[in-house]
Formats: sequence, C-alpha cells, structure tokens
Amino acid sequence: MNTPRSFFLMLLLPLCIFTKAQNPVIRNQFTADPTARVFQSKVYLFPSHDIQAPEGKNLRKDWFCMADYHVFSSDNLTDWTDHGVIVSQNGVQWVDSTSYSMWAPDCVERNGKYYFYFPANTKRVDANGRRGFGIGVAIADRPEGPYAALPEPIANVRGIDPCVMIDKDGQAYLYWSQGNIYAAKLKENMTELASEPVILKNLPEKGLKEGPFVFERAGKYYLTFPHVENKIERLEYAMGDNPLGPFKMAGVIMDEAPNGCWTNHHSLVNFKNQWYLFYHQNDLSPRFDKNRSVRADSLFFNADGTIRKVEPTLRGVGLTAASDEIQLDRYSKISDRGVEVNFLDTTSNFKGWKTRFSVRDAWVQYNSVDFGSRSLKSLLVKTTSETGGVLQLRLNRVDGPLLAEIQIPAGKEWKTTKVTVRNLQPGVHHLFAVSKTDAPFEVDWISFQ
Ligand code: FUB
Repeated sequence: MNTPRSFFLMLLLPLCIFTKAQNPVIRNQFTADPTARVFQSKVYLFPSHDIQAPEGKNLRKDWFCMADYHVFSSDNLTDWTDHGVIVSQNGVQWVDSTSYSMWAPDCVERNGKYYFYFPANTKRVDANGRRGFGIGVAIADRPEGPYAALPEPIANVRGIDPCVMIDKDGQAYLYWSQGNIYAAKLKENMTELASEPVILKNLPEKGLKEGPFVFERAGKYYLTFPHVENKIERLEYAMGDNPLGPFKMAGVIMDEAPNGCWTNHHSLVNFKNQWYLFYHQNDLSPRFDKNRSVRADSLFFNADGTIRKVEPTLRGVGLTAASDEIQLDRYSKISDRGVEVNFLDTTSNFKGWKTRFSVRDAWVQYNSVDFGSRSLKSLLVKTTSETGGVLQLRLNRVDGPLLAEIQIPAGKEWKTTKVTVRNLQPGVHHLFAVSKTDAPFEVDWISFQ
C-alpha cells in the first residue's frame, strides 16, 4: 500500500510551531535582522535568532549571542509557522562553534534550489591572528529545508550581513558589509564570486553602515542599509541605475527606534502587490537591545520612485479575524491619556501584553479586523479590575456605531465576560475600544463569536 504524502506531512507537523501575531511578528523566541522573501506564494522570513548568553561558555553577557537560524512562513502575514532550526553553528564545518556569531542572513531561489547565506566567525585565524567573519552558503530543495551547508565560506569575502540580488538578466550579485558596503558578482553556481569585490561609493563616510539590502523596482536599483547618522541606527537608502552603482543617497526609510534599540536591520518585499518593510526593535526585551524582535509595516513608494518614510506601528500588517483573540495592546492609535500597555507577566515577556484603561473616554483603535460574511452574535472580553468598569466597543470611529457595552466585573482574577453584539457589518473594519469610567481596568483580549 502506498503511504499518502499527507501522512509524511503529518509527521513533520509536530516540528512546526504556529503563532498569530501583529508586531512583533514572532512571539516564541527573539528574532532579528529579518530577510523576507516570497517563495511559492508565501512570505518566508529568514531572521537571525538572538538568545541570552548561556552560562559557562565564557561569553559576554552584554553582546549578541546567536547559535542558529529558524525559518518562518506565512500566507497572510498574520499566521506564522516556525519550521524550526535550519542551520546551526554546530553543523557547519568552517564555523567556530563556540562563537555564537550567526548574524544576519539572506536566502534566494535559483533554478529550484534555495541558497541560504549567513555570516559567522571562522575557525581559522587570518594573517593577523583574528577570527573574522566569513559568509557561508547552505543549500536546500525547499525554503524550509533541510539545508546542507558547504564546508568552506565563500572565498575572497570577509564581512557580515550578506544580501543577494538576482538581476533581470540572471546575473546574481552578493552584497555585504565590513565598515564599508561591498559588492561582487556571483557565479551561476551562487557559491563563488565571479568578480573582485568593490566598495560601493557615495555613501555616508561617518557613522557605521551595515546590513545592505538591494532590490530592483521599475528599472531603478535600491541600496538600502542601516546607518548611524546620529547615535543609533536608522534605515537609509540610495538609488542607482546599475546593481554595482553608482548610487546616490535618496533619504531615510525609518528613523531611529523611539525606545533606543541601537541596531535596526531590514528587508523590503512585495507580497500580493503591497510592499512591506521587515525590520526589528526589541519589544520583548525592552531592557536589553541585543534580544530583538522582528516587525513588519506597510511601505509605499512615491510616483518618482522615492520611498515614503515608514512609521513603526504595533498593529503591523495583515488582517485579524474577528473570531481570533484580538490584542488591543497592538493598537493602531491610542488616546493621548488614560491608556497604557504593560506586559501580562513581567517574569515572562513572551506571554504578551495587556491594555490598561484608567480614565473615562480613553480609547484604543485597532485596525483591519475581518468580520467576513458570517453574522457574529456575541463578544468575549478577558478583563481584570478591582473596582469593575465599563468598556464600549464601537465600529470605525471613536463615536461610531455601538457594537457592545461590557460591564467589567470587579475582582482580582482575570475573567472572561460574554455580551451580545449589535450593529455588526460584514467585511473589514476598524475597532474602537472606549472606557466609560474613571475606574481602572485591564483588557487582555477581545474576540467575536
Ligand atoms: O545581528 C547582529 C548584527 O546586528 C547584524 O549583523 C547587524 O546588521 C546588526 O543588526
């Protein structure tokens, strides 16, 4: 009897972890340096994987610590699947497996093969006795792996943050950074340089530059990169007519992180005719910015090809199904006073956040909730309040149609209250949650049934 393919897929499923998310998009671990690529009608996310430095390894506690890479995928930018570890420092012959230095990666597809590029400290010391960064390649038949790493890093490349761009004529280019931003042609095999590396010129001279991400759109080449213009990194870009330049500085894609996360690192991707910026901040680790988290926000081009600056949001991208647990703490907008967001459990930030309302008429706006075509009749709200309180839910405006009024029960525990909803309309709508008391209360999530 032939074993059906679905049986093998079922065997694989337990290895995958499924999460739903706004920003940050990955909630089961720290992630940074995201490269998002579209393969087979899905977005695949190749970030680096921050961890806390393990004890007893003689590692700096205040520095990046990265031992392996996971890959994630989504077909709607809301539901993400973690496909598990694809490359680890213990499984690559040339990598110093005590270095925990698996920094920002990239992945591209060519002729049905997936080429995963990653930097790490080499075992071998250079002429100056230093273990610098090499850039390696691991190859797979599917974006989620399994990947087989080549035994040597790419010859003639020293540096970090690889990015590969395959041009319209089929020529592939490798970009990387080491103080400057470098570029070289790749051979057809995608694993060797086909030209001597060149330094890309006309970029800012002062302040660290790293993390190049290059793409082509409407005949223009965009060299985008994090740069320290002031005190910490912001995302900037230059434009040119050729993959190797010359490039001309064109502006800022994203300002410095408001919470001071020192690094930023990004990629741009077009998915279903909308451009997105993937980047990172340190939402799940506000006190230690070497434990970062990937975010995504929509990005738009001006008619002349320049990029509109992206404002980082908590709401992020993708629709939220009305029947999901809608996390108001990932809001689109918030009133000036009377609302704040805190961790649910300060001993375990991965459990997420809650929204605290403390003033009458304080509100939270949560965009793009998909009510589909079903007639949803009730609403569940998970709250806690020592005094009790009143929360109204309104559609599309802070004074829009009233969907429900929830009498929040008093008590020290979290409670889920069910109320009837009215005025619901099919389709995608913005929600407003408005406090109607001065008594403080906290909301974990709301969900329509
Ligand atoms: O993640 C380690 C390093 O931090 C990356 O390689 C840089 O781009 C910066 O994000």
